[in-house]
Amino acid sequence: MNDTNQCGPLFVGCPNQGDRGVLLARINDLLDRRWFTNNGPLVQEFEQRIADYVGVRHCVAMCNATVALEIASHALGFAGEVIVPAYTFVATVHALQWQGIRPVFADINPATYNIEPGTLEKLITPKTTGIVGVHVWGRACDVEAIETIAAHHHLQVLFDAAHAFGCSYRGRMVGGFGRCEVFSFHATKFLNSFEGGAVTTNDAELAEKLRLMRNFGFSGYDNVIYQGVNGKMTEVCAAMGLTSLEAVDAIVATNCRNYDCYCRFLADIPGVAIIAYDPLEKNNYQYIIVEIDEQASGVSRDGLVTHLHSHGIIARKYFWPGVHRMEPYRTLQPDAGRSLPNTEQVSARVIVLPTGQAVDEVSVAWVCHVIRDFINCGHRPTGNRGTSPR
Ligand code: T4K
Repeated sequence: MNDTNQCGPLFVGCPNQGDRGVLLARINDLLDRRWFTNNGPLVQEFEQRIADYVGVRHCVAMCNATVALEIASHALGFAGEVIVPAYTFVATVHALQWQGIRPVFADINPATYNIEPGTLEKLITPKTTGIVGVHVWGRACDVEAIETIAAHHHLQVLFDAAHAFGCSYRGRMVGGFGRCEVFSFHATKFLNSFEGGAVTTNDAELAEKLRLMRNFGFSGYDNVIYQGVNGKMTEVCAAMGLTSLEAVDAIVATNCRNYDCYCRFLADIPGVAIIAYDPLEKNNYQYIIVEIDEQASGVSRDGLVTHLHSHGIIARKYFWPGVHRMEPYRTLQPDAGRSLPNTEQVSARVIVLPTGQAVDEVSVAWVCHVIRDFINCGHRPTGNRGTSPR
């Protein structure tokens, strides 16, 4: 393989896109209609189609998942303490802290990266009002165990499904679990609406409350019945979301192809393990996650990431160093790490590699070649680009 990257820069999170012509036609229409936001026809169509896809009764589109998490937490009456993993994007926890709710960090299962239900009971106090589970990388939480514990203690459950659009748990699509679930449609996500999010639920009363709260709490002209914010999705974002939704089958196929290529090309590199997706469940394969065993590979995770960056491969270390080690949590809860050994270990080992429509088999081969060469030789890659790295 050639020493230089001829694939161009490769970014984790480079957006997937649907049909550009269809998107531009939708944007033309909305410009002609002169209805740009505030529950317009494209937002309503997007909500209906997301609800149908997920198999849930209600979908309330929002401007992003962070605001959706805040609104959902508020609508559920979260207060006092809420249990949440620290191995997540900081937005999950900020959404609670922003409302004066104390996040109580639960450790994860190192095999799934999801909240470990076995840790929950001992974290529950008289102040606990809820549990937020995160379906990390689209692999669903142990929903049943979490819901059982929550029901026993009269707690509400919210799932952060930011990564999990198009994924399933025991054959049922993510979106209908807990009291509600929150999707992200950010540019970097499997399905994107530029920026966007949604809360899905089967609870009609909750859905109505969410709808009003995302629009300042207005219930008809001049009548505010809840404390609300501006959480509305715009028409142009819904246009992008609808167009992306029409492309999800093609995007999954591309992601699967890339995932298979990574599995093949990384298979015999010592100390590099790619996470598995359960073939019996649906997944969007949006994330290529590898764990680096520093002893077995002989290299440091951080050294490898720096090396990848120097070759134009913008790999990421999500979710290092863990939310508990970010502000304000590290100041408020300086000892949290002591009870989060799996979070600490996993966040120190993970690398996220580029995939999605911007990545092809040649790019995957290049990324794997750079990794292999760094581990095997500890020096810059050599060889001809375009040939198999194995
Ligand atoms: N819950 C969970 C579990 C989440 O992972 C997230 C978001 C949320 C909640 C909140 O959802 P939103 O409120 O965003 O809807 C990025 C995304 O901004 C964020 O949505 C995502 N998770 C998180 C995991 O990744 P950053 O701070 O790492 O973004 P940034 O600017 O470093 O970009 C990420 C990568 O994507 C880079 O390699 C560049 C590439 N990129 C990005 C954009 C926006 C592109 O190539 N093109 C683009 O247009 O957070």
